[in-house]
Amino acid sequence: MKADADEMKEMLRLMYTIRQFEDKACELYTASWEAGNFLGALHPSNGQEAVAVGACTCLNDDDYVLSTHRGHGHFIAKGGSVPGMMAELLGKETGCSRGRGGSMHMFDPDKGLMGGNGIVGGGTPLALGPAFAADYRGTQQVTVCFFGDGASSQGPFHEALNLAALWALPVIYIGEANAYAVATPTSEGVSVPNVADRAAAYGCPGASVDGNDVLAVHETVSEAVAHARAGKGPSLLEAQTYRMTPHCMAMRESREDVELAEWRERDPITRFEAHLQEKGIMTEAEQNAMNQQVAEVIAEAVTFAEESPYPDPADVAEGLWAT
Ligand SMILES: Cc1ncc(C[n+]2csc(CCOP(=O)(O)OP(=O)(O)O)c2C)c(N)n1
Ligand SMILES: [Mg+2]
Repeated sequence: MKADADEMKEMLRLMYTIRQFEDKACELYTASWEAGNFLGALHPSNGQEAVAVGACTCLNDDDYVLSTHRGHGHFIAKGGSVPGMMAELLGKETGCSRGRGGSMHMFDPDKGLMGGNGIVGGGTPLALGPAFAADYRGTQQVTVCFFGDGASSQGPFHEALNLAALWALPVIYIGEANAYAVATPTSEGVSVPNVADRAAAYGCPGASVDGNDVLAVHETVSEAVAHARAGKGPSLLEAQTYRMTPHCMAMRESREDVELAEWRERDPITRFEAHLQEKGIMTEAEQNAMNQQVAEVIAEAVTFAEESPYPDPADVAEGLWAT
C-alpha cells in the first residue's frame, strides 16, 4: 500500500527523531565515558532509519516488533516513548526497562515492543512466540522481527524460519542488510548474494528492497503484512542499507573513506527530503521547522532523563526472578 501525504510527513518526522535521538545519545555517551562512567554498549543506526520507519509505519499499535542490538530506530518508529528510551540509556528508574536494560534492551509491551537483544539472532526464535499466540487466538496481529545480515547465518535464525513457515505463522522477518557484521563483509559471512534468497529454503516469499528508500520499504513490508494477516504465513524480506557510523560507540571506523562517502550520498533522510520537495508535499522551510520541533522533543527527553532518579539498589533484583 502506498503512503499518503500525511503519512509521508509522519515518516520524515520519525526519521528525524531517530537521527537526532542517536546523535544526542552518542554525545551523552561520550561525555559520560570521558567522566569515567560507562553507560554500556550503544550501536547507532545512522543511515538505516528508512528500514525501521518504512516497516513500522505498516503496523498497528497491537502488532509486535522484535528488535536487535541496533534497535533505537525500531523503538521510535513503533511509537515507543522517546523520554523513556533516553532515561533507559542513562540507567534511570523512569526508563522503559526501569534502568535495568540499557541500549539493547528497550521494552514497551503496550506498544507491542517486545525488546531488543544483545544476542545476535536472539530475537528470531522469540518472534515465534507472539506470532504463535496471535495465530492461536485468531487475532489479526502480525509480528515483525528485525535482524542483521550477520544474524542470518546463526543457527536459531534457520530453526525459526523453518518453524514459522511450517506453521504458517503471521511473522515478517526483515533483514537489515548493512553489508557488515562488525568488520566482516556480508559476502564473507553469508553463502548467497542476498539474505532474502534464503527464503527459498523455507518455501516462503522473499524479497530484497532498497533499504534507503523509505517508501519502497513501506510498500514491500505492507504486502508482507497483508500476506501474514490473511493467514498465508511468514515472509523473509531484506532491506539493503548501510550504517554510516562505526559498529558501536566503543569502536573505531574500519571501513574505507571512499565507501563511507559513497553511502553518505545515499543518506535516506536527505533523499526523502528531496523527494517530498520534488512532489510538492513539503518545502525545505517546513522540513527545517519540523527538524527544529524534533530537536525540542529530544532536548526535553534529555532533561527528563537527567532529572530522573536512579533505581533504588534495594530493588535491583525486581523483575529478574520470582520472589
Ligand atoms: C551470538 C552472538 N555472537 C556474537 C556477538 C557479537 N556481535 C555483536 S553485534 C555483531 C554483528 C552482528 O552483525 P549483523 O547481524 O549484521 O548486525 P549489524 O551489527 O550489522 O546491525 C556481533 C558479531 C553477539 N552479540 N552475539
Ligand atoms: Mg550487518
